Amino acid sequence: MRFRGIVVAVLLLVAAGCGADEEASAAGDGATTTAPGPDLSEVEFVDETGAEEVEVEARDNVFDAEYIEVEAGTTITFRNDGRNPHNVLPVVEGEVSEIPTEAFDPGDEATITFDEVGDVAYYCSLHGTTTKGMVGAVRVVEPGTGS
Ligand SMILES: [Cu+2]
Repeated sequence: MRFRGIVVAVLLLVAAGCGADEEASAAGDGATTTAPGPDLSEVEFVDETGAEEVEVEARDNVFDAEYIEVEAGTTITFRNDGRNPHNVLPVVEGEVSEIPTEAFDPGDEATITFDEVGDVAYYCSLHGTTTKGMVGAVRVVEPGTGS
């Protein structure tokens, strides 16, 4: 239930931020708006740095937690707790390994290791696009520098 409040807050922030983004694009700076995937500028990441086991649930049709922060080298277990098949695809193809639909039926678990520092956005192509719907992101930080 705690996450529902965060999601609502994020949606409000995204809505409020639209005007500013358009102005930035029009001004041609382009530096902050070109990353593929969902807009992560106003997102609150759940801090999982230092956790021994990190899990993300895929439900119908949302990832929970949608946005998490981990240390480089962390292996995240994705578990399908929904009643439908899902998949986990990096927005930037090849950035991390993917979990195909065939390997992610209800009850299935699969892992992805995040070795490179940076933001990795992912989505389920059955219930989302690279920017909307069933999307999530992992913020990967240097070990020992978590927020
Ligand atoms: Cu899905």
